[in-house]
Amino acid sequence: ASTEKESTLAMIKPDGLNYTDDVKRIVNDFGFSILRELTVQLDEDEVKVFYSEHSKRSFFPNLVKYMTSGPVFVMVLEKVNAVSDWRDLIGPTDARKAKITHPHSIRAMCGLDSERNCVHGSDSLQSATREISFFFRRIVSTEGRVSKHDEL
Ligand code: DGI
Repeated sequence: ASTEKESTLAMIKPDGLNYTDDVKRIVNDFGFSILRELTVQLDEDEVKVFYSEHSKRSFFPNLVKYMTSGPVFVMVLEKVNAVSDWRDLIGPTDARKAKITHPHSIRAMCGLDSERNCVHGSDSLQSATREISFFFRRIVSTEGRVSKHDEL
């Protein structure tokens, strides 16, 4: 694993907003720095772009409906190994499974099932770069590292 700092995109989905304080406590306890944060109501077109890799899946219309059902809270998190460490903390996609196999994960804490799983984390450095620039267009990031020079 690299010793370079990375940035990843973490998101609390609409059903998870009541857990914002709990999630932020975990973020701090595990040594992430919050570089940026934003609460935003996504529209259908924005969700379709954000989750475009899933556009052909049968659950896509439900995913769009869920992700537009209320505001989301997004954070750019930075630390060494941020991408995979955040993925480990959120746990498996299916929150029902998470409650059994990863009882201390964030999805076990606040998720319901494979769709309403309350949080998101970028799955690779490449996804992190794309997702950070989706929400924070004026941050130019290279290989997951947010360049301080380009912050607003
Ligand atoms: O990276 P993840 O969020 O863990 O999982 P993913 O990239 O495979 O899927 C992205 C989101 O799409 C996931 O957080 C919720 C939704 N999703 C994935 N698989 C299913 C699903 N929704 C439903 N209803 N059913 C699924 O099997």
